[in-house]
Amino acid sequence: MLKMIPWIISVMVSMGAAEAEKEAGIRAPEEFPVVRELPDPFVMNTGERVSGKEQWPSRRKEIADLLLGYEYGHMPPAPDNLRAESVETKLTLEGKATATTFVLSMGPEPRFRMHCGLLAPATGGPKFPVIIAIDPVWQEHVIPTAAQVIERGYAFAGFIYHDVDNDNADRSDGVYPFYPGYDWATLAAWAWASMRLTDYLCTLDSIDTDHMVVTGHSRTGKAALLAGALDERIALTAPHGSGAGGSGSFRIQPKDVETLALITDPTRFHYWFHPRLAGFAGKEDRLPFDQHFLKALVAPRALLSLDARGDIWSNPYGTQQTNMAAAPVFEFLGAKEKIAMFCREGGHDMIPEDWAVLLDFADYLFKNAPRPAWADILPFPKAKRAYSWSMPK
Ligand code: GTR
Repeated sequence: MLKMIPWIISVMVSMGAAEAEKEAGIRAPEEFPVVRELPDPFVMNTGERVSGKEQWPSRRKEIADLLLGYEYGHMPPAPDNLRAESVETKLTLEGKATATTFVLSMGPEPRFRMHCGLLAPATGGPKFPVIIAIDPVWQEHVIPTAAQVIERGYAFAGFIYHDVDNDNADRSDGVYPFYPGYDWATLAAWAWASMRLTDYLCTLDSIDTDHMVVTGHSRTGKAALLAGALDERIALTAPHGSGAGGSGSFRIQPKDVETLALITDPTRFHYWFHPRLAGFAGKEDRLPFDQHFLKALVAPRALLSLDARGDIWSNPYGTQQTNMAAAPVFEFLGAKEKIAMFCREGGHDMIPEDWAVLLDFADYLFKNAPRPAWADILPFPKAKRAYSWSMPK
């Protein structure tokens, strides 16, 4: 804990008056009741239960406030002065794709800059559905994946997420100095940056903005889920191996999974989250949410949770449980078929099989392809649901 103090102070100091106001409703973990099951997302802050669809937008806002207030921190609004600089285009993948690299700049002077890239099929179009990955998709190590995505007729966009936050507790670099006054932590900063790339993609004639996907693996899977949950322009959110603070569950934890205490440990990834989250270590059943609340924000848009059975640490079982507990919200909003999970054999990596599955689900949603059979099969078919409430009738 002592190690975290300079970081906590820097997060708190960077909070402006607006944030302080938002803090007003914040409670200590002990002030929340113990709820052992996955909490009911339909219960509003007043204690009343949502009964009609028209109430969902305000409940959705309450859920987002909870998650930002206790888990991820608050982000700045979209800048109104986003600009692409140093735009360079060349043919790549043996002439099958055009690769455009650019630097997105935004915010007050001096402007924040992040390196981005977009690959698009060289033929077809004129518009392409796009997969946004929190990864530098134009770089050498991503080429085999890029080839797979392009082959299927999708554009592929990404950015250097270390430009935004270098994946450490230092808030004197990355995006933070450009936007003082916000208590966002790393995952929120990466999610925000992916939304800025999305802003830019929406200005391009080559992008089919009705069919945009966001994905990422592991830590960037957590950020992708947060981005897709908040950004209603995203049609399909597909986190992979995202586990604790992503698709997993803080309450439903079989043996050997990453716990809230472990992930927020001062020697590990505490800085990915708002410092308040660490306060719930050992008190997970007092959290006023679990990760199915984040998934519920995606509805009625589509959500595909991708995992691997051997990746126990990322809690695939808990991921199924949060999918099961988010499903009533999808059904309530008339989007029952828009939530699915795929869990292959093997370990912690995003491999060609995962990309194929993601593209198959996207084809089903966007291109009228048949619904993949796996989309209606739960990886742990015998799992009992971890909640007693049900969808409002
Ligand atoms: C693990 C960590 C996970 C996950 C992963 C990664 O060691 O415990 O939460 O994010 O690293 O990003 O590679």
